[in-house]
Amino acid sequence: MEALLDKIQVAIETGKLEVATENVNKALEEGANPQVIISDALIKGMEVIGQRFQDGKAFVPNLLMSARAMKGSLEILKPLLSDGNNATLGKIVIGTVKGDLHDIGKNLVASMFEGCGFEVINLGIDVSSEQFVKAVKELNADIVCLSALLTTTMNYMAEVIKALEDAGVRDKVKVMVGGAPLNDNFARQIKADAYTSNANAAVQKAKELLGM
Ligand code: B12
Repeated sequence: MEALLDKIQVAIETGKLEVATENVNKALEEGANPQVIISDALIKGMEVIGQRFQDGKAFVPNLLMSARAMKGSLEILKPLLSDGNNATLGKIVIGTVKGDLHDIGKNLVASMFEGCGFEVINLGIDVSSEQFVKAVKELNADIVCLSALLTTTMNYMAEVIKALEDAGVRDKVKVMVGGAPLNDNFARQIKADAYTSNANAAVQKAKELLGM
């Protein structure tokens, strides 16, 4: 099983969709736990390519290919996760804020949450404050996660928080923010409940926020 998980991780790192999905199916046939495939192969693979990218050893097309391989693999695993596993840790609404089209990191965070047992409603990219408020209200979300990769769009996060206040739901939902240009200081300034710099820490923080 270790060998199969390694193969999947390398397929994610190198952006090979077919190799990844083929080996995910093999691992499932051999009785692997879907959650383990996600945490021990898919997420590890994305972490490796993300680090290579940060070190200047991989480039945007590599990231996109890896994200595609990750997405394809997750499509196989997701239905298996919800089966008989209805008790979730909490409900998380996540989206990239208005004007911003970057979604690789946000999707990574969403997958990590899902893999760790949260129910995730992914609103996608270019999400307006109205859409965030509507989703939080209708779905009765525990946490709303805002992502931004541009210095121009990160300020929109303050507008989303203001809209949650205006709608009277700010005290019912925790707000987490993230994205490369953000930091703790910025999160405090806009009165978010938490900021983390990566997907792993995001899961820990979310559990903390919900008192777990
Ligand atoms: C890939 C990429 C793109 C792709 C996006 C594809 C996609 N589907 O996402 C494309 C090519 C489309 C693109 C377009 C643009 N991009 Co671009 N892009 C990048 C790049 C190279 C990588 C981003 C990425 O995916 N990183 C890998 C992921 C895994 O990391 P991450 O996103 O940071 O996410 C992690 C954490 O931040 C955190 N996180 C993220 N979100 C959240 C949310 C929460 C709640 C939490 C807790 C944590 C969290 O966890 C994630 C996983 O660990 C960055 C460079 C960089 N160093 O960031 C530039 C970058 C962000 N882009 C930039 C620019 C300028 C643009 C464009 C304006 C370019 C142009 N002139 O057209 C457009 C803007 C389009 C738009 N309106 O959004 C600039 C931004 C500069 C600035 N100061 O604002 C950067 C920094 C490049 C640069 N050095 O100039 N881009």
